[in-house]
This record gives sequence, structure tokens and C-alpha cells, in this order.
Amino acid sequence: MTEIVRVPLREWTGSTLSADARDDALHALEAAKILFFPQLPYSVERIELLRANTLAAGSKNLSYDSATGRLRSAELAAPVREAVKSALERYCTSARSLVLGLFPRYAAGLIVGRTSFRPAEIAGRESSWRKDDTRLHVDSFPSTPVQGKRILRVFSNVNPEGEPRAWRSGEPFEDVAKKFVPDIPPLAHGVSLLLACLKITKQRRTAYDHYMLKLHDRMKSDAQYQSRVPASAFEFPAGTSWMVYTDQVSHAAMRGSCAFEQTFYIPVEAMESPESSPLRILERLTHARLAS
Ligand SMILES: O=C(O)CCC(=O)C(=O)O
Ligand SMILES: [Fe+2]
Repeated sequence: MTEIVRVPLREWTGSTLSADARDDALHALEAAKILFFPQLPYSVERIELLRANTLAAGSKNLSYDSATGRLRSAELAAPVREAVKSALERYCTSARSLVLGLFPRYAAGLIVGRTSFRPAEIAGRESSWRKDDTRLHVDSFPSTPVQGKRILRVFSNVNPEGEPRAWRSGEPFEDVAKKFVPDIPPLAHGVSLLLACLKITKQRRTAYDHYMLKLHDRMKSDAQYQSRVPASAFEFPAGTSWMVYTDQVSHAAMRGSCAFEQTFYIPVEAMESPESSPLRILERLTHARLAS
């Protein structure tokens, strides 16, 4: 079960932590622990208004691309739109300075992915099993092949009523993989090329992406697995932040509303312990190269 490691950081620049403490944090993160920052709030002015307005416009999850400045959500009135965009842009900058300040070695090859604002309550939300994040899963995105790269995410609970964000976490990645991988047929020849040609995927879907997508789907669609696998529950209080490799740590979000999230992609080669990555674990289990 996933360990939570508390990091006593008070600023969004990881560099204020001692070098030893940063090393410890890096080891913990790459060993599939969750780094929890109990004293690191992300502050957003008039968050209640942002939540009310975005939900009224039908947006449960607003996704922002800092590279293009594009906010995905057409329905927002201009002033709300600008406020959300600036909060997302600032979150992106903060999360980036947190990650790079704590782990300068990740600067080589770090790719800044999407930033999101999640105003909606998770509990009781209707969704297909595949999109249901209350089921334990590891992250994998169908249209964004990572080709072996890691998915590192930073979250902040900004709930204005002081409600926690409740998560659960399941078994270690290697156990998940050993359970499901033997029954996953290999990526069919030609499929990845076809998906890329049809622009269904942004890059080529590698065998690694194939296994990760199947793991995500098989975990979520297996009701017996969901109810029987040992899991631990924990709550991230309002006004706190956390960071985790969500491609490796089996997780589920159960309850809470109003969070910010930033996604990063990190090449396995930039890690201190590449052998602990899902790519290397899956390669050991399948006796194949999966991302070349
Ligand atoms: O919103 C959250 O707290 C996490 C949900 C989740 O599992 C995800 O976005 O992949
Ligand atoms: Fe997830």
C-alpha cells in the first residue's frame, strides 16, 4: 500500500529545502510514494465564484494548455474565462518551479503537459467505467501516447469549505502488472501506425502505451479486483498539495471538489532510478523492448 511522505515545504520553490531533504524526496517519489505538502496551499482569489460559474457553464474539468494558451471550454463568460485562465497559468508556473526546484535533474527533458481546474464534486458523479476515477487505476491517456515517459502530477486541494479530497490507493505496480499483463494480447501489427495516420493518437502508440492503456482498462472494468484488492484510504485536507507518479501508483479519487492539477512528462533517462519505472518493470515481465 502506498506510503505518504510529508514534505515540510512552505513555498512553491523546492529550492528552500535542504539538499538532503530533496534527495530523500526524490527517492520516495521514484519509489512510488506520494509526496504530501501539508503546508503548501495554492491560493486563488474568489474561488467560490470561479467554481459556481464554471459549474453553471457545464464545465467539470477545465483543461489548459500553457504552450498555446488555449483553455478548453467554450461556454464561459469572458471575465470568468480570464480569471480561470490566469489561475491555471499561475498554477502551471508554480508546479513547474516546485518540481524543478526540488529535482533539478528532471530539467533535462521535462515536458509540461496540461493544467486542469476540477470544480465538480467527485462523489456521485455519473460517468462511464473507463472515465470513472473512483475506481483504482494507473493513469494512461488514449490520445496521448507517452512512449515510455513518466506521468508526474501535482495536485492542490483549493476547496473553499475546507472539505478534504479523499483518495484510495491500491497495490504496487509490479503486482498489478503481474496480475493483468499475462492476459493482455500484444499490440497488433499495424495498429499503432493506423491510429497515428488517422490522427487518433498524437504520436505513435508504442507497445508500452498499449500495455498501460490495457492495464488502466482492465483494472477499472474488473469489479472483483476493485472490491478485493488491498487498498488504503487517505484524505488531503483543503489548503494542501501533493505530487505523485500516477502512471505507477494505483489510485482512485473518491470525494471532494475544487482542485488544481498539473501534468508533467519525464523521460525515464532523467530519473535517478530508471529501473523502478513502469517501462522497465513491464519490459522485465514481457522480456521485450516496449518503447523503441
Ligand atoms: O482529481 C483527482 O483527485 C484525481 C483523479 C484521477 O485519478 C485522474 O485525474 O487521473
Ligand atoms: Fe488517475
